Amino acid sequence: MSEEKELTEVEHIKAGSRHLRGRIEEGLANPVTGALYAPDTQLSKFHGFYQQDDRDIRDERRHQKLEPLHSFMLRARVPGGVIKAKQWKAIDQVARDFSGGSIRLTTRQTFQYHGILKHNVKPLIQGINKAMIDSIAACGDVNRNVLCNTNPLESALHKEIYDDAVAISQHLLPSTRAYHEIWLDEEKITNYEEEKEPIYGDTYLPRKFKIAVAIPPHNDVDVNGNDLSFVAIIVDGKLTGYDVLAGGGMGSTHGEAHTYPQIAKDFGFIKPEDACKVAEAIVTTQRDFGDRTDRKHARLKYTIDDMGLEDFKNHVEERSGVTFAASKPYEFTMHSDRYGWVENADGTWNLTLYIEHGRISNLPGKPQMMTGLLKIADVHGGDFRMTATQNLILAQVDAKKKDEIEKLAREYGLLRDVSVLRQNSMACVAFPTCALAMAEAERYLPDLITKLETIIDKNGLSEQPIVIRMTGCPNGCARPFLAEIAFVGKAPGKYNLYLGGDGRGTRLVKLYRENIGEEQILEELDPIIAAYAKERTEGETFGDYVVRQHIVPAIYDGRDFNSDSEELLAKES
Ligand code: SRM
Ligand code: SF4
Repeated sequence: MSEEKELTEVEHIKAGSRHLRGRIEEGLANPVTGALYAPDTQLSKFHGFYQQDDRDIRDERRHQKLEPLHSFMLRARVPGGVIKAKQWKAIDQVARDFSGGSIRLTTRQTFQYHGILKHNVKPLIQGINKAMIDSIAACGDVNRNVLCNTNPLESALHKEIYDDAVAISQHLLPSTRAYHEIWLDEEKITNYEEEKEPIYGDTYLPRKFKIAVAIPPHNDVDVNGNDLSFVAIIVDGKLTGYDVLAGGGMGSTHGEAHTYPQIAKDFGFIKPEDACKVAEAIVTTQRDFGDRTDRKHARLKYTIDDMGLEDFKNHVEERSGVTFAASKPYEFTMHSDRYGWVENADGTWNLTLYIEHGRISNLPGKPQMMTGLLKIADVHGGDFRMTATQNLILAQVDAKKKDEIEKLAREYGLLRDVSVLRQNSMACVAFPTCALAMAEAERYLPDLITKLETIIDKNGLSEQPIVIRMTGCPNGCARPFLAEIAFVGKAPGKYNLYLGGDGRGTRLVKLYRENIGEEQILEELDPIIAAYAKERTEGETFGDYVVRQHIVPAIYDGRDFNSDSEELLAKES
């Protein structure tokens, strides 16, 4: 990119880190503060954890002249979100022993712990590693947790496709031994110059990188929220290869028009055995051409938009030795999880539990969900699968155990009769832990949904799935820009209201009203929902309706996301 511009500070930190070691160990041992040394808070991400503070009490602590109440959030790496019942028990125990006590399922098929005090980070990491789960590259400027469809219609093929997702995740792991040295007490190497990072190089990627593997017609992994997606092409029950999509992403900044969410671009079709080679070539092309001078412009979507799709693709073909064939047709028709019991091809059953915004806890006065899942883990010998919409699937349940498991799930508030609207809602963490939150999300969306249910019910739409997502800021952690209705935090109690995703995750939303509070949100949505109930055509989604009625323009390219709606609508008609 532009030679004259300065590299960002994070680039210097990575370069001087001896492959992500920094002074993390010294910082952990320092008893004077609950924090790490500042540069190491960038490096810790590559090991899976973030330094945070409790924002609910930040002001109070400042007045008391105390340092913020530092704690850490740790995120695990679980490709495809698949874990065994025995591992779930270990995850639960670690939460109780070393964290704030809850387990948070994320929008990328894994789990996080919040509220970990500095002295507990190492025992916590060791605890999950004992259960064969690590947190390497769960965050940071590397490839992160690889998503894979969790609830496939063609479940006989799932293993093969899941294996590809795991292979891609393994292939793109950083090579540094830093994690093993710092957290697992393995022997320290002394000659760092000889340690190589063949894929990433010494400064890793310019920015985070995300990969998904999807099985149409289910777009549960939100291919357009990822830098790189492999869409399985299945012919006559066999996996023939993958259509490759690249350059999707959500993050943007309010008021900065050069930032935008983007829909991934179609690169073409490849054979299954070429997936790792192509993934590596896309990663290294981004490594070499991504913008290291502006972190807001450093994601793959900007590299591809700036370089042009064909040029970028040529680099990938040259580096991988793979030529993309013309992409194959496929169609996405589903965006969310399929709740309740679904039978698998082998006669076992999957039970998808709706976990509101992924939070599993044993809070006093609330359903004791952690206890419930432990009891289920005693009965259930199959998998626990985390979904990309923060839910949990008890997978491969023996038919004979169905009743017992359902009874436990109901008893512990894990299986509740909630509205279709709520089932299709998703919110990011936001307050109190997220340093970037401008407004509430996880703690507020449940109440807003209750109010919206009244509008939905009075218009006879209670069976209509409408994808609603809320985030506390425009970074887009709950992928709001692919929802049908999105609320994106601007300030405490204030949200931008976006409309117009298609309910399949293949079109972006467009800003409809800016900086509004709850009363106005309900006033704005009431008449549109009423009109949709009356005027929708057979099978038409809410998002397709608002676009057909020109309430917002249809956005298929993120470069239109910040353009004037009136001008775009004028072009449409
Ligand atoms: Fe995210 C930063 C939480 C999925 C885009 N995200 C953060 C941080 C770490 C805040 C920070 O940097 O200090 C949040 C921690 C909150 C907390 O207290 O736990 C955070 N992101 C989450 C999770 C936990 C949200 C959730 O409710 O589940 C998700 C964890 C996923 C995982 O397991 O890896 C999460 N984040 C996403 C997604 C969705 C996805 O990946 O499918 C996105 C949008 C897709 C994308 O990347 O384009 C996303 N998070 C961001 C961004 C914007 C990146 C950008 O391109 O501009 C940031 C801010 C940043 O990186 O500077 C961010
Ligand atoms: Fe935090 Fe913003 Fe992500 Fe929500 S969208 S978790 S507020 S960074």
